[in-house]
Amino acid sequence: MIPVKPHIAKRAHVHSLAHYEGLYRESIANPAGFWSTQAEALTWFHPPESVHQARIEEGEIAWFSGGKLNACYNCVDRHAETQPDKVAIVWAANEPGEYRKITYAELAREVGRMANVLKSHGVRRGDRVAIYLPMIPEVAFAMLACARIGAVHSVVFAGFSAEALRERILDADCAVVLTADEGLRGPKRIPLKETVDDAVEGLSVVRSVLVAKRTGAEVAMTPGRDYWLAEELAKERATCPVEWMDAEDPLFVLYTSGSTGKPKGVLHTTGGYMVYTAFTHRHVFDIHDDDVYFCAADAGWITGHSYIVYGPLANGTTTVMFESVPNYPDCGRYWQVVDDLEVSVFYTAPTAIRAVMRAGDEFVTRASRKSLRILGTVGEPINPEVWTWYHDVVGNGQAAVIDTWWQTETGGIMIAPLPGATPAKPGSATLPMFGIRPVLVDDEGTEIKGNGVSGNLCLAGSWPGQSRTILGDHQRFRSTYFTRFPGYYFTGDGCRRDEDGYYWITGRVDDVINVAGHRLGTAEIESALVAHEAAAEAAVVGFPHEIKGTGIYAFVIIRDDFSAEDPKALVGALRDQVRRVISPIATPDAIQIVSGLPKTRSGKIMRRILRQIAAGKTDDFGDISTLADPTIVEALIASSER
Ligand code: 7RM
Repeated sequence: MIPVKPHIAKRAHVHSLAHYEGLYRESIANPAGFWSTQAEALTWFHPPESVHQARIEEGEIAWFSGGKLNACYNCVDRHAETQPDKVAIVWAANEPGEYRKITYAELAREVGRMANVLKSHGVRRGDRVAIYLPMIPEVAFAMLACARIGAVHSVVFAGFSAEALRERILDADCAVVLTADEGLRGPKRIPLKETVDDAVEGLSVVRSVLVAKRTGAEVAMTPGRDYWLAEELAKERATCPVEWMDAEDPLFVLYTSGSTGKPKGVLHTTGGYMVYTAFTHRHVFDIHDDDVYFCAADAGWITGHSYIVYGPLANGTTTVMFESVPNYPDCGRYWQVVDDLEVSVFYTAPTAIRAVMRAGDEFVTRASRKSLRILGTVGEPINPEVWTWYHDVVGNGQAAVIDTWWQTETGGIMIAPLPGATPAKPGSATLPMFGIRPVLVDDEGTEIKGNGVSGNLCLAGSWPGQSRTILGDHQRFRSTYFTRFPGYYFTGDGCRRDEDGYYWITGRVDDVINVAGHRLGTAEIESALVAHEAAAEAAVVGFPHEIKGTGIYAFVIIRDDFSAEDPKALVGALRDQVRRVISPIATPDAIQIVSGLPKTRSGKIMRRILRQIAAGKTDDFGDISTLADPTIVEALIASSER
């Protein structure tokens, strides 16, 4: 494959491959020196006393110990002082053409007021606050307000169900929940307050529910528990002192799916996370003072945390917050926003690109897009055809396409090209960030050296943005990430390193699937299905899906004592069950009612067989001799939904 030449060499921070290679070597040879220099980009109340300590096998990691700082101060106050009139956040509302520009000076006041509201509702340093908001500026104000007073936010994606929200509120012991009357997503209204009511019913931990007004819909308000956010804000002053936090004090917890049923509260701390997100945002997106940066993720995911809020604001950048969806009112919406705001850097998920690509080029070409210089992607592998369309059509062949690989647990981007330096190969996330050491290991944990090899992707050593623990369960943190391949952090992804040392992520090697850029555990979906009275057992696998990347296919065994009069209605009920228990994003695309599952004699489901059936690839199943009942395979094919 002929690599695509880097663009924008004139203004890039890192201007050639040789420049990248030199800096990379330096960062690996002297990580302490490298990262202490990067830490100087932040404002510290007290500088760090050491750079880094780690005992990887115990999952004990610390960066910048002894340092004191505040994330909100770094994102807001210092810019409000030096560039008060620069736009910090442009909110692109659900309706096209509707924008709200918030300067750094205004942001300081909004966040100060919000911090005072939280305090008046009893939130203290170290307390957890749940944020269940749509993409309105209040979501950023609330995150930053928590950071300001040393509270730990737990943003829950506003597409999650009441049950999922309740589980997260309980796990983190959140006394305050922020929400809105309703959310807007294109033509749809999302009844957020109603969902919160269901989630917190009977929960004594929740003292206050603060409700932002988005649509003005009539919602039930429980006296003594529910408060209109605007009324609470109106009572408060716009200034609030910052809490100086230790570098290793928690900044936030964010739940993510793993291979077991229970979501994990991934915890990030203050100093390392801030250094890493600011650093990677600046370098990967080649950020300069005049950039208008638009990341179309939701604040409920790590991409929203690191690359809508913390990274860009720490760098004093203008960051766009998008409330709507890519196909509202039509598939040209992104490019309309790009033209309206003169966006120079755009960042989204391959699933969104695939969705708008299908609608045809006219939706793209009717916008000028002349301000675009960098096009990023994240969340799943990007198919080379889609990469090429993004590059040629959206970017007019003029913008650098930056495929960024990383995870909730890594805090920030790990593997990505640098615009202006790294020749791209469509479909490859290319080369590691400074200070990052990807390692491929075989199933026995032996490192696979050299190029032109594949294996389990691990990361050696540590980096400042690395997650420090799973809230309330450090043992699970250790066993999930540090025991399978001792001495390394295990990512859960498979990966190939090609002849040029470029990395190609091949997808998860565990029971996690990536559906339309959302990370889901198959075990979670199975538990939701089995919680239905009709279901005895369920097995969920992914299958290739044109738009979502991966679709969800569920095999369900119905209980003997359950009489399903109408199989269609039963499948519908099972789908609703998953929607209700987890979220619409977890709804199976196909449900096949089966009488048995392909199990080995030791009782393990052979998922590889289910994956093949779900993909419609049933010509060769390889070795199935370990199955307890090999005839089951034929029966599964016969009743397949493909
Ligand atoms: C940022 C985010 C993490 C999982 C990860 C991968 C997959 C993410 C890419 C990718 C191929 C990419 N956090 N993934 N980025 N696969 N190329 N550029 O997505 O915690 O929600 O998901 O997503 O499998 O392990 S996440």
